[in-house]
Amino acid sequence: MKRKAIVTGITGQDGAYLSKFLLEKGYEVYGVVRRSSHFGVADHRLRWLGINNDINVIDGNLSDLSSLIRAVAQVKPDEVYNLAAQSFVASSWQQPVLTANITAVGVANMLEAVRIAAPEARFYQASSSEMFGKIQEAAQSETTPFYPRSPYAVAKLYGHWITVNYRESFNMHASSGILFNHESPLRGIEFVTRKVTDAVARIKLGLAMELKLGNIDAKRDWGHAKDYVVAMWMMLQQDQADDYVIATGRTTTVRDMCRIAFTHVGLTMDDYLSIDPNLFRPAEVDILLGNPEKARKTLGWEPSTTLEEMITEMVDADLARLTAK
Ligand code: F7E
Repeated sequence: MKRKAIVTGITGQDGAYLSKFLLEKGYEVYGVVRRSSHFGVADHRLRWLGINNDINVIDGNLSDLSSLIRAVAQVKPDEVYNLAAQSFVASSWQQPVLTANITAVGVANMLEAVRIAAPEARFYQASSSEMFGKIQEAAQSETTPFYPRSPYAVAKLYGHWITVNYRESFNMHASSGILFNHESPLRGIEFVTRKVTDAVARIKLGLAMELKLGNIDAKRDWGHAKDYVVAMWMMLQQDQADDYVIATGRTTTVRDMCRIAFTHVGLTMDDYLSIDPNLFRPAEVDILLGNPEKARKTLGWEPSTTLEEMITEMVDADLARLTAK
């Protein structure tokens, strides 16, 4: 019998990479997808990876509990990966209530659906390093206190604790992965790495003249999404459910990440980069640096891609994409 997995957020970066990984492992993969007249656009990542025809799509929405119960009852999955969210931090100040409904309460809905319709299924919650916010320890681990700095981070914190609570209350196999920033050529254009690599490719090809950024002093611990989805799966293969920080253990400023991209195509960053105060956030997370020791020891997980390798891969992918157009 093939193992079955439900993935919410399957049209996003992580959903696409995780689905490819699970298909290669022989799983049947079901994606809960919110109805939209734009699905032909929304599934572009699945098409990019060549797996769009291998996914079973189920209509459903994290804010509609009945649709989730039906999905779980229909599939009877072995594993459920809850990756869906309003995930762009900057938007969470514009849409705080929607962010709470999907990114926080949506987790409770998904957990309820699993508890009601497939209580033996293993559950993965996509928690976030944003929960550390105003950091309380130089290198953040599973025991570092949280201090969220955005409506997004506040919502993720609820999702994290409700997952822990369902594990402790109902003995569910529910794990939470506290993932630090992870990127790839499939990253949405609104996030800073992809905004940079797309702009650098455009400038190189003569399609753009400048790149505007906000706070380039912010520091992030950036890894590759392809590596990080493997950690999600590893968590669900453990006998005991638990929480894990997934990170590289290296932090870099937005400025230096940007310089890597410009240097790769032989351009000087300072000739093109300008600062737009409108892109600063109402409250910033100045620095994040993860300590992935527990994941290394318990799961045997290690990142395999350096920041330089990832950024150059992203610039090359954007150059290829723009040239093909
Ligand atoms: O910003 C600064 C910005 O939007 C990174 C999400 O996946 O990772 C992501 O959250 C930093 C921030 O990601 C621009 O102020 C400067 O300090 O790429 P980002 P994020 O907010 O760290 C975590 C782990 C998640 O869970 C989230 O879902 O870059 N920055 N100038 C800029 N950021 C953007 N987007 N655009 C700029 O022009």
